[in-house]
Amino acid sequence: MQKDKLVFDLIDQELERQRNGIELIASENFTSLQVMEAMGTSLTNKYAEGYPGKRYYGGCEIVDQIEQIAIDRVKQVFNCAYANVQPHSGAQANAALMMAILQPGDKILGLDLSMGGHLTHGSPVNFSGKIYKPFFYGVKKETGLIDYEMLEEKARTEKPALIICGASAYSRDIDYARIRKVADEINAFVLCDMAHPAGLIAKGLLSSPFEHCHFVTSTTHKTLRGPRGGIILMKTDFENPFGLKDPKGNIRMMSHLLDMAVFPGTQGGPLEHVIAAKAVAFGELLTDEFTVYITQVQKNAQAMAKAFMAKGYEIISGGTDNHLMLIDLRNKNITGKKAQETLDKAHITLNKNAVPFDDKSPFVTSGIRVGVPAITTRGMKETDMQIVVDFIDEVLMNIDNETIVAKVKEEVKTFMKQFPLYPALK
Ligand code: DSN
Repeated sequence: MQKDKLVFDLIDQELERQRNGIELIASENFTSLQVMEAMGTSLTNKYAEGYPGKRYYGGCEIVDQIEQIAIDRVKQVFNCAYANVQPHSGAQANAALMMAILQPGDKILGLDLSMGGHLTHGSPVNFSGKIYKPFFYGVKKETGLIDYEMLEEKARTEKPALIICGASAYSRDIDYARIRKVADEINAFVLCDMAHPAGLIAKGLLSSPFEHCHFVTSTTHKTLRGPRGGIILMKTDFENPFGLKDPKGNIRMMSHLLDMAVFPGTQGGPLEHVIAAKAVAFGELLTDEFTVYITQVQKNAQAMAKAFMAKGYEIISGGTDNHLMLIDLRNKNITGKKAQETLDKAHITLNKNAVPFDDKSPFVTSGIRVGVPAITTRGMKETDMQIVVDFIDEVLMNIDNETIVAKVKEEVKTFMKQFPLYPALK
């Protein structure tokens, strides 16, 4: 077979794009080379429906070992009793989790998408809002912080079967104990979707959801710096409250319901090449090198927020505890859409984002979300954050001046040469 020049040329172009630009999408990162290498292997050829030691196909003796390593390592990282590493994504992890514990029509309570939540936490355009009956809490207008009183009030009034915490555009820590307290009052489960800050939680830089939430889901490709994928975790396994028994009449544990909900409930064959890459990434998470990295992520985010605020930018909640910040551009009279599109031209990549109580549509928005995991992987430190903010500010303050935008693009390209990406690749 001839090499597919068309596709491989585009892959080369994407690598160049990543090398030349400043990547500020809060949900993106650059995996290590060995994580990428694990993905591009013969494991992609293998069917392995089932779980290690209990598969529906022959020839699984090698992938069994790989999947078990991934499970053991992620359990060690988060000090938890149960892990399922098969979800193809965070959305799949949440779909399986809800399938395991909810019936169609059950009520769920999550953070509103327009206040920093996530599609799979009950949005009407997502399975979670179509199959289940969603209710939402928000953030407080004055502070930008989660409105726990509103959460408690909705919980007590609606009595959802599941309360979801976790967010995709929220820069502060979460009071999991408070959420669990009201959940216990109404007999609800608590899920933390820690996809965004998982790497900081892994190293104790943010509060841990594990003590207080029955279930924790995550993606593996954001601050965990692994391949694209999902996981489901539990600190402790427990007897399922639905009365399901095995053929001998023993109560099935919650871990069994979760495994069944992933396969065969919502997925077929696991992606063992991705699971191998997850195993490698979880191994990296256990190292001191990762601790140094993720500590730098938090320092960089704080330095960046400070630099933005010094230039008069309005950060929702006035700062950040984690890896990202949400900037309200209304005082600069710029929409999120225009900011994203113009910054793209200068090879600065981020996403427009609704801010709490936004008066603009989700296609336009009043804000941008800025995250530092990827640029920290490139090797940037606090002093570099000022330079990045200066680039962004120069573009935004000259948003219709193509000459200046083109000049910043060249400066960005030169600046990024100091931070090589995958030098071993051509
Ligand atoms: N799309 C992800 C993000 O950007 O936060 C969430 O799934």
